[in-house]
Amino acid sequence: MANKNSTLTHLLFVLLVAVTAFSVACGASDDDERNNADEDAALVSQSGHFEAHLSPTPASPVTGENTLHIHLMDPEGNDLTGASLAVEPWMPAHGHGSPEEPVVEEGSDGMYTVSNLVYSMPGHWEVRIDITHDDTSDRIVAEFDVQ
Ligand SMILES: [Cu+2]
Repeated sequence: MANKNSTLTHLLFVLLVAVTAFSVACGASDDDERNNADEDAALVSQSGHFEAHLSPTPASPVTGENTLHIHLMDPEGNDLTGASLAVEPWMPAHGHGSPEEPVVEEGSDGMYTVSNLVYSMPGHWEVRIDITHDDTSDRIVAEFDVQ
């Protein structure tokens, strides 16, 4: 009997830890969304390998053609040069992307310019940025409310 009780207690504890961990993860993603609205905050990639400052042009993205300037860094804030970026605009509510293929060009000092970034309609869009540097790949997801 004591054994069963302690097993049950253990299970409840595991469950509680799992629920707590899930809440913390949700909290972190809320923080990310807040960060996305703040142009000065660095976005962190999903596995923590890269960070980026994003600067859209126009500053409030619009339906049609936009440009996105990305300052890519390692977690210590050093410029990350020589990375390859694949950029995909995505509208989660409708499950569709962009009719156009974004073009990525690397500048100096860890700056990358994404042109031909086309949002086909107003609303909430993700910009999924898949980054590969040396043998490390990771994804940054930025979110924009497109006018
Ligand atoms: Cu849509």
